Amino acid sequence: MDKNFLMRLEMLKQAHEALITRPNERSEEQNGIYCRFKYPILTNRHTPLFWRYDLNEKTNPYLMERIAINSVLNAGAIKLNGKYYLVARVEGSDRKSFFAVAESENGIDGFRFWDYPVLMPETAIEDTNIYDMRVVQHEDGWIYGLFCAERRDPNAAPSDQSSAIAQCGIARTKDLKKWERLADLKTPSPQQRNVVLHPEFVDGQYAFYTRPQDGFIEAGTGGGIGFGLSRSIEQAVIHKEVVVDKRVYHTISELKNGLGPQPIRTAHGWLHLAHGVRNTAAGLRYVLYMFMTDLNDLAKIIYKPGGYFIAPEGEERVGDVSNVVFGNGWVVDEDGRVLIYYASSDTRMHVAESSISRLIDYVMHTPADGYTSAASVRTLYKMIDNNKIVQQQ
Ligand code: M1P
Repeated sequence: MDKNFLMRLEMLKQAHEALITRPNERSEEQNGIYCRFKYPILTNRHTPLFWRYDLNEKTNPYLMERIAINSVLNAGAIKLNGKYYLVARVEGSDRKSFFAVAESENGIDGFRFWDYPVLMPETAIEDTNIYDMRVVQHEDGWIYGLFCAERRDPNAAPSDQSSAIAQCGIARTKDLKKWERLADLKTPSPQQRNVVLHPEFVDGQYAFYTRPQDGFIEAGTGGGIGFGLSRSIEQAVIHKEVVVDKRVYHTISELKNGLGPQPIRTAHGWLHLAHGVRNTAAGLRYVLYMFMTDLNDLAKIIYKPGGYFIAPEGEERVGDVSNVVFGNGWVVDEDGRVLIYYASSDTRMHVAESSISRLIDYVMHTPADGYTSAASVRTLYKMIDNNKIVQQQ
């Protein structure tokens, strides 16, 4: 082998290994609700060298990158047999996304991709792009992956090469390796994205959180995060969608919202993580927020803190689609620790740590949005007044 080729290969291998094995550290700045970790846990550079480089000197004498990976984002998450798995959206430089599993012993660092990404089976209609999988361990014994299956709008004019139709693709697996593709979810809405399967049966049926939308980007008449039931999962059909969390003027989710991972059952209610989108002069701003629904009435919100839970910060603010955080995976440990996986600016994956008790406290005791400036000031007055009393004691 040529000396230069060998040296460059060795350098690439060392840099890759150093990146993957770099220990993560808790950030110093904390709000008491969660703690961010300092380093992104998955980036395009975490993908295996043997995905990106032809390692044969004869066919790649310059050791060039032949297949570039653009970003790693919006990962679903699951813990199985003590290990943490992310089913990440990996996007190539050709703009096509696919799923790839990365595993870690502790959930905060050391994430390593499996050798092969998922070759997702298709329905009769070919998918142009697939992304944003929600991984749900259902009580029926299967692990489900619900994701966006995107295709060109068949009614678009030939001059229009960007109109698309988004639908909810469904696949199931027992081991994250072999996936069985089921029929796409059918709902009364023309388009769907951000669909999540509830982990338990509801009235003996499969329950879905939906995000009805009229167009590919605009939610349109889609009122917010929806909820509906289906008798079958193999041919899932929702006949009636009710709105759980509606969009409201001048809030963090006035433009659109969507559920993140599957909800977590607690003694007080179901904990939900979602994303909200508002418009700004600089474009759309995506933040994460939380709410809790009733244990017996899944479509009823019983607590909803005002404002955002996580917003893009520091380097998170910049990327392919800047000013975005998006979360569709979290894992609860046996001791109540919660690892929240989120992507920043459609570019890289991060982790933040909290606990069930902290999240319950946050959701139940953070003031709700009063929807006007005066209401916000009245809420602030209450806090100031109470603190004055406490400080005098
Ligand atoms: O670019 C930000 C996000 O935009 C979409 O989210 P939503 O469906 O709420 O508009 C998705 O394409 C998501 O993947 C992306 O991160």
